[in-house]
Amino acid sequence: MTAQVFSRHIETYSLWKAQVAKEIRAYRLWLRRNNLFTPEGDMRLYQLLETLRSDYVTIAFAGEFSRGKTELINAIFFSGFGQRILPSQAGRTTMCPTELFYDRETRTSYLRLLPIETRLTDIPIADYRGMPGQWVEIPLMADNPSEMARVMMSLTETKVVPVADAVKLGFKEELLDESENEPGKVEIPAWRHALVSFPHPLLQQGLCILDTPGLNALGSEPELTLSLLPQAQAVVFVMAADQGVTASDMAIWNEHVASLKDRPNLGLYAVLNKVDTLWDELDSRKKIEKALSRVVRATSRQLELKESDIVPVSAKQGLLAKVRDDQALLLRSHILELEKLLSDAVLGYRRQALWESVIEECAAHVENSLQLLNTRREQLLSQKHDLENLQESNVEALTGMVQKAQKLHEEFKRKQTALTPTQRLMDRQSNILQGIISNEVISQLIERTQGRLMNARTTVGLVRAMREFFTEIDAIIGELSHQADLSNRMAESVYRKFENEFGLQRIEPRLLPARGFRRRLHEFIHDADELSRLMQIALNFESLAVRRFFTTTVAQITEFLQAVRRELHSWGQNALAPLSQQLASQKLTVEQHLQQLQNMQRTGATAAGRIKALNTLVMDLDGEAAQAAQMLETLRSPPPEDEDSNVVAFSRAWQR
Ligand SMILES: Nc1nc2c(ncn2[C@@H]2O[C@H](COP(=O)(O)OP(=O)(O)OP(=O)(O)O)[C@@H](O)[C@H]2O)c(=O)[nH]1
Ligand SMILES: [Mg+2]
Repeated sequence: MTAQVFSRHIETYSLWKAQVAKEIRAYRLWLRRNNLFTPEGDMRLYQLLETLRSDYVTIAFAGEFSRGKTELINAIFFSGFGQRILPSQAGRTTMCPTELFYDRETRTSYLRLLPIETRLTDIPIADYRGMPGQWVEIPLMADNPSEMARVMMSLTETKVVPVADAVKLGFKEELLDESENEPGKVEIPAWRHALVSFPHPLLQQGLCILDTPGLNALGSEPELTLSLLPQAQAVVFVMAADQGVTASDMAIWNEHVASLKDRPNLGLYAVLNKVDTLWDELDSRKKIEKALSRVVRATSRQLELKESDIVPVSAKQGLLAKVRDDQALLLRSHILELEKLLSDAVLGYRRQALWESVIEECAAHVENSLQLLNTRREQLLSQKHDLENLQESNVEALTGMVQKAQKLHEEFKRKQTALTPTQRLMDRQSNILQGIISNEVISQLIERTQGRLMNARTTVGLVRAMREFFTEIDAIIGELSHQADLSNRMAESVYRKFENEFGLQRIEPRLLPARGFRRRLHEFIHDADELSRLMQIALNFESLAVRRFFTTTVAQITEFLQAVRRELHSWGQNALAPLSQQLASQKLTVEQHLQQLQNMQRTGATAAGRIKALNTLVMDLDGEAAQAAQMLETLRSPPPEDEDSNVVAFSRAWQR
């Protein structure tokens, strides 16, 4: 059925993820079976599985007040309820950013509301997520649509406060409505943020939807612009077709959305909603379509966005058509075109991100193991060859072979010992790397900046203090990148040394993404810097707003650095793993052979039995290698929907 575009795509995506997870789990068992298990390697594979498991796909809706963002969400995702679930009727303004998802930890349905007064603290929303006690929680009954819709009305709640209090909370006075009943007071949103969890099939499969209010919410919640929007896989900017791009649309676009255009792994789309207001009984459809393409062209020019990324739709008629199962109206609403564009984009980008963060590394791991098996195979064949040359009950020759195996065994032991100081060197290097961005260094920097912010007397001074913070953090990451480069070269030379001196197979070490660290930070600094500039222009840079902006920025950077530290730690632990694994594997094969030869010496058995056993071993090994090759192929095969996806060329992931 056409109305199932999203569900179908999400389902295919989930199946693909399940398949990848299954392969990784099978590979973990395979490693144990083939004596290639190491605790660090296994831990890493477990972490990659967790990354897959905790994967969310996010679509965010942004735009000016009353353009139909919420109606669009109702139409695309929740028409199955047969009624509006989120409040999008006339006069029902979404008052706070709302995230809809399924809470997989608690597996419960709820609406959680964060009181607006929490803006007076310095705590960013991200930290409040971990403090359920700070939210007002209302249970949801997912099987009762009208009850759900009633509870969701809380998203539109406002409260009346004195102007001074509203300003303290970060609102701009000129944008607030005066209270009808209490002159001198103004109306502000009651809530700062909302989290909605319920077991809708799409949400259960990891979809997360972010609805944002128009009305200057983006301006007063820096976290939205700095973190929530950039983390989405698709951002939909909603405007009204009958108005085109208005000045206030343009302001929101420039300040909060346009910078997302160049983000890797994020699709940015514009929607011209309410096309039904242009439907006119007297005008022919052709004429209306023509008028629409003119609006699309003009929008494309103004937003500097491709025409194919701009979709005219009617959310209202789309919802109606789905609820009434009216196919003609559904087509006319163009809602399915938007659904197709969005589902292709989000899933394509998300897959690519998973490819980079999980699959590439896993595949490299499997390839390494295959090489190890190959070496093992050669060892077994050479053992067999030696035995075949052994004359019947030739005691002397057997003694010679035992001695050879013993020597080889000693040699591997020595090589393994030689790895210990090298591991120490890598540990030291990993500590140096982690030290560059240690908690201590960063806390001191934050404290220094806080002092500068306190002492700044003017807006310009405040912005300068923020800039200095960015410069210093950039210098720190610059040093980190430099050291990461050195570490990579060190790892490479260790690998070449072992390859040359110990005759190990050529393996490429896992390298640190030295330049990637800097790129990720630059993206963030660019957004934050741009935002601070715009805040300055908007003269909204009062000290509280600056403090909140700063704490959000700090929270983001801290989170980024924590992730980098984890990456560095894992690198330090795993950098030499392929080498030690190769030595351990070869040593084990020699050890087993030695035991068998000594057995033969003791029992006077002929070589024939051992040759037969070796043949079986080689055959088993070939079977195991075939399995690993199959895993590799499954891991790397593109998901089924990919062929018709016009958004992301999967092969691009290879070029990074
Ligand atoms: N004619 C028409 N009206 C629409 C359409 N989509 C939404 N509306 C109306 O526009 C108004 C605003 O819709 P919402 O979905 O609440 O808009 P929003 O962008 O979420 O607005 P805020 O939450 O205030 O930022 C409501 O009265 C809707 O009924 C549409 O496709 N056609
Ligand atoms: Mg809304």
